[in-house]
Amino acid sequence: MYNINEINWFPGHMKKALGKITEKLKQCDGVIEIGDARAPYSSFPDYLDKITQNKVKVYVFSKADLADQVLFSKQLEKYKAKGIEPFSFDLRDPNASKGMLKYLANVRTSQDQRFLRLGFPLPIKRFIVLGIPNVGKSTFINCLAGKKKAAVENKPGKTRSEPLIKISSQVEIFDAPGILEPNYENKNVIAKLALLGSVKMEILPIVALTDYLLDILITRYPKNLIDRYQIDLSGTYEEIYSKIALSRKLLISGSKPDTSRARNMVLTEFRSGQLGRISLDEE
Ligand SMILES: Nc1nc2c(ncn2[C@@H]2O[C@H](COP(=O)(O)OP(=O)(O)OP(=O)(O)O)[C@@H](O)[C@H]2O)c(=O)[nH]1
Ligand SMILES: [Mg+2]
Repeated sequence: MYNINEINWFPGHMKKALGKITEKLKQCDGVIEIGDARAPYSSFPDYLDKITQNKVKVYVFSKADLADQVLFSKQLEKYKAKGIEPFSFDLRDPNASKGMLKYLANVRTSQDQRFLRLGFPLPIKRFIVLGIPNVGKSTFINCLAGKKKAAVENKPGKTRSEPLIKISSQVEIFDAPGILEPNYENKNVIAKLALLGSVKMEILPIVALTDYLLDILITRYPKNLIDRYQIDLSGTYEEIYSKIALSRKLLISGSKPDTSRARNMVLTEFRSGQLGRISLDEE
C-alpha cells in the first residue's frame, strides 16, 4: 500500500554526528533520552541503547499534549512495569520542567559517591540529550534553562553541533543533532517517524505517507476525521482525499479537487494537533 523504502532518511551528517556524540558521551554523567509521546516505542531508536551503556539514563516524553491520553497512560504503565519511570511533558509549557531540574541535580554517579565519602564538593552534573530529529531536544534544554539557549525550529535537522549549555549552577547539558537508525527492519517505524516530522519533507513520498496516515486515522480515529472535515469515509484513499479537498474548497482550476494540497493539509493538521490527540504506536 505505501512504500517508504525509497526514502534515504540517514544522510551523511547523521553518521558524522553519531561519531561526535559518542565522543561527547565520555564527558557526561548521564543521558537524557527524549521520545515522542505519540510513538513511545518507535521513537526510541536502537542506537541509543548501543552507545549509552553504563550511563545514568533519564527518559523524557515530549509532545504529551498531542498524544492520545488514554493510550499514552497505558503505555507509561508498561514502561513503569519494566522499572522505567519516564517524565512526560508539553515541553513548551515553561512550568513543565520544575521537578525535572531538581531530579537531574540529584542524580548521583559512582564518582559522586566517592566525592561525598571524601567530603569534596560535588562536580557539576553533565548530561547529553539524545533522540530522533525534531522530537524536542533543544526545546527541552530551553525549558530547563528557563530561556532560549538552544536553537528550535519545527523542522528536522535544526541542531547541527553539540553546544554545552549551562542550565544551573549544578547542571550542564550538551544539545545534540537528532539521529535516526541507518536501517529500520520494520518499515512502519520509519513511516511513523516521518509522519511525526523527523524526516525532511523534501525527501518524503507524500502520497505513500499520507495513505499510511489515512489508514491509521480510519482504523483508529475515524471520528476525528469525520468531525473535522464533515465527510463520510467510503471509497479509496484518493477518493477520501478528494472529499476532504472539496469540503475545504481546495480546488484546481476552480472545480477539480486538489488532493495533493488536501494530503499536505491533513499531514500538517495531524502534526499540529488540529485533528485531535492522536497516537501512532498502538497498545
Ligand atoms: N506541541 C508540542 N510541540 C513541541 C513540544 N516539544 C517541542 N515541540 C516543538 O517541536 C519542534 C521541534 O523542536 P526542537 O526542540 O527544535 O527539536 P529537536 O529535537 O531539537 O530537533 P533537531 O535539532 O532538528 O533534531 C518545535 O516546533 C517545538 O516547538 C511539545 O512538548 N509539544
Ligand atoms: Mg535541536
